[in-house]
Amino acid sequence: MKKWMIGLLVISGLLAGCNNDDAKKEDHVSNNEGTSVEVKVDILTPEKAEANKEIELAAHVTQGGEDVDDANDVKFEVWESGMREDGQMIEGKLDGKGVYKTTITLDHDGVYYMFAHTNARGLHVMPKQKIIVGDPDMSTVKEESNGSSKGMEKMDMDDDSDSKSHDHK
Ligand SMILES: [Cu+2]
Repeated sequence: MKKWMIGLLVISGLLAGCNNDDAKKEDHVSNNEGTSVEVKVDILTPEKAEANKEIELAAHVTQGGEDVDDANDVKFEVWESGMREDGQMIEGKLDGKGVYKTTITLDHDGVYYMFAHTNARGLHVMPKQKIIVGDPDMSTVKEESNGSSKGMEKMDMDDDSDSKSHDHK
């Protein structure tokens, strides 16, 4: 019984050793054996802004630590808290080094939210950020409905690209 377990440990130790070597060798080649490397989207938009001034909407897209300059699209959806139906969807343009940008001007103080809908390398990633514009009267700010879109933050488009993805208008 114990011998058997020790044998197993030795074998797995050897296997781990092999895997380490493999990993080192393949470090330079971006190996993609069925499992896609996670696409990361970091929002660069400030969390505080002013009304009637251009606000830069920006997101940095990376995969395995490398800039992604070939994203299919990066769309910034911005809406005032509790009024997502009245929001805007603006397509970001590649600014270089994996950064996609656009601008928006919001004409009144409020609590806003932004999604950076990103389609890249067969994945859909959509981080969310709160943007506080000016000095909103918090007593009049509508609660953001925290509903159905949970769990849609990341979707693999490989299995069903059209019907599963949510509505981007
Ligand atoms: Cu999305």
